[in-house]
Amino acid sequence: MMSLAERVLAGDSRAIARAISLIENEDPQAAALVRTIFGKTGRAYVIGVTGQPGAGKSTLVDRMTAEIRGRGHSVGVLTVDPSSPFSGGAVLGDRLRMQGHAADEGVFIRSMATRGHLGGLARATGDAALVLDAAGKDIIVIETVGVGQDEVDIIKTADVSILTLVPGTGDDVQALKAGIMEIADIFVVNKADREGADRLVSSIESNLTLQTYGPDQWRPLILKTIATNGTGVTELVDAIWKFRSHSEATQSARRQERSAFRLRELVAKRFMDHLELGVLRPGELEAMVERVAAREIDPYTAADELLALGLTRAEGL
Ligand SMILES: Nc1nc2c(ncn2[C@@H]2O[C@H](COP(=O)(O)OP(=O)(O)OP(=O)(O)O)[C@@H](O)[C@H]2O)c(=O)[nH]1
Ligand SMILES: [Mg+2]
Repeated sequence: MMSLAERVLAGDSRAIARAISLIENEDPQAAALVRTIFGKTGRAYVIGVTGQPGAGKSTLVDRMTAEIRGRGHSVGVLTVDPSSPFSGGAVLGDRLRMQGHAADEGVFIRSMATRGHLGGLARATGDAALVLDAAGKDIIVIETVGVGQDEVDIIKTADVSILTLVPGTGDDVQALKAGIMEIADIFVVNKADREGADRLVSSIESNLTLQTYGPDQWRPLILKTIATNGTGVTELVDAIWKFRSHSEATQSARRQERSAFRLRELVAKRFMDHLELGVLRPGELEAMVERVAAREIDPYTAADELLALGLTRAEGL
């Protein structure tokens, strides 16, 4: 019988789905699986799509998937919603919208849920992308809702970042957090059939003029789309391809940054797990939390004390 890893590597959709479930559940088998397949990853190109709820991301991703399939590449789609764990409604909606690809073996679509661990979703998404990569998907699209830190962390795992904005929704550029403006390689003004699309394009444009770009540096592109009828989608995929060839030289640096981020994050999580499960006695962490909440101790001193406890008790092993 073939192992789960072997079936993933063979591109078996049911095995991919099973592997992603293990990752979501933080099952110990998931870490073992990632260890086994990791050497076979690094081939896929990862596209990150983010934007406010309802911006039309899923509709756009659906159209992009069709366009990319038409160019002969296989596609894996991960839909992530950090704000609503196990959001059955959104999942169902996405399934319905994406059902046009249901019969296509070259497309795998999956919504990711979280059990609400800090940073857990970014890690789970990164691991799920590795599974799709190992399974031979050429292009991986990660859709994430919102423009906060979680989304920035998730989008950081992408090779190209697309920020979707919508005219007339108070989506004005000033209101956007600097962090998310800075990570966008391509801006998409979706729902361009609505009034104010050109105004939004100009305001993004004038925001870009505040930055200086070196001669070899990528200057973010701004595109208009109407996802519902596919207008502008070919141009969007062209822009992604253009970014990809432009950034070939810098891509390894970006991937290095991504590896560093994942490693730090994993060590921090492992260390915290070790402290909580292996070093601290039951109730000790909670007691410290209460002292911080009661202002008896500041969080820095509390963290130092917990770390010191971890070290002294580890020495005693
Ligand atoms: N008028 C217009 N409506 C659009 C366009 N693109 C998407 N919509 C509609 O906007 C609504 C939300 O679309 P979704 O694709 O679900 O948006 P989303 O960003 O994935 O939403 P969440 O994942 O829930 O954040 C749907 O009713 C779409 O039909 C567009 O270009 N023009
Ligand atoms: Mg969506």
